[in-house]
Amino acid sequence: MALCSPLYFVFVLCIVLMECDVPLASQYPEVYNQVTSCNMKKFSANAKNGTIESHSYPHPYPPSIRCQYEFEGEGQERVQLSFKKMNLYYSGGDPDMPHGCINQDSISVFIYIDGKETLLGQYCGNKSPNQLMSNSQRMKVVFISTSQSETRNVFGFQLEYYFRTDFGVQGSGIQDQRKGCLFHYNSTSSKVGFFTSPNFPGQYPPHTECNYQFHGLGKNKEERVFITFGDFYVGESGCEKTTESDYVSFSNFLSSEDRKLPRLCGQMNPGQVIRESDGAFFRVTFKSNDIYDATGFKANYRFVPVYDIVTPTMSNPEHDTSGGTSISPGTSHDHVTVVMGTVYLLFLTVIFHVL
Ligand SMILES: [Ca+2]
Repeated sequence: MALCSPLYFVFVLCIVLMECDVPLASQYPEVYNQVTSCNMKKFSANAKNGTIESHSYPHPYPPSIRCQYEFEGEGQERVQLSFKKMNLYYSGGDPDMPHGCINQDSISVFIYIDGKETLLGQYCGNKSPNQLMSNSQRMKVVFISTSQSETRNVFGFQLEYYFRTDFGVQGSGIQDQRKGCLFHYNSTSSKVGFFTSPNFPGQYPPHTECNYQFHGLGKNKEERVFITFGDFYVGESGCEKTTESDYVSFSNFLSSEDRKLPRLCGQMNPGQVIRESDGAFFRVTFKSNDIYDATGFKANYRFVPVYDIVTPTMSNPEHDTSGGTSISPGTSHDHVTVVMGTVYLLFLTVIFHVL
């Protein structure tokens, strides 16, 4: 810039007055210097959770940048991402309903399957995904802004990350930390409750197995386990042993699969599937493969004394929040109550006549 040029004069005047609104474009050299350090690496050893925000959030992020956020946990930790805000410049149509992220500002999430970097998902516009989870200790997020986003009024993104050892399984189970995704449900603790697939209600992570073991009362107080599924979307339909689909299986045995009970997969309506154990013990297994993931399941369980079990009938699953099984607990109790009441009345009558 020549010293005598009008632009130079304006520039000097601006500096002197300090009142000029300097155009965003003229900030690029400074911004780029900052943005070169936008790559981050988060270790669980330092913090088990935190927040990641786009550059200058909630003010517009600069164009033509690439920021990489790496997460590294330890032990059996999984990385879970929860998108709180997302507002990226989108030139391909409605940002609330983006049709594709090619050549758009975007957030890409990568996981590692057998050590190989694999794209879990790519997101753009204002449409953030439900919570995401890695299948190992590591995860990588890459944010890219195109040159087009230069003057657009977008505020970027904000997401929270967690290093979790509980696999994002919800419910009342007690986790056996030594064995990964293994949860116990004891009748002595609670007769009813629920459990979910990992990372529910977000899509479950690939390459993951979770076991849910139910321990009812035995011997003189023999109980059975009833499982009723609410939301269910696991893999695609058709999950025999020969296929590779994600599935949920059931077993009356601790470690082997039960040939009598078919695997479950595909999409089902709430209450459509009920499973009953043969004995006091029951096991549910969830297993996902390396490709195509869905939102998983939420299921209710209930321990029921054998003498309370009557012919199953379908209940209304939409309004069933207490376990949803089709048994009618209380039938025997009601009968006992009536008998005891009659005996008590007879006793009072005898006493009355004696007095
Ligand atoms: Ca899958």
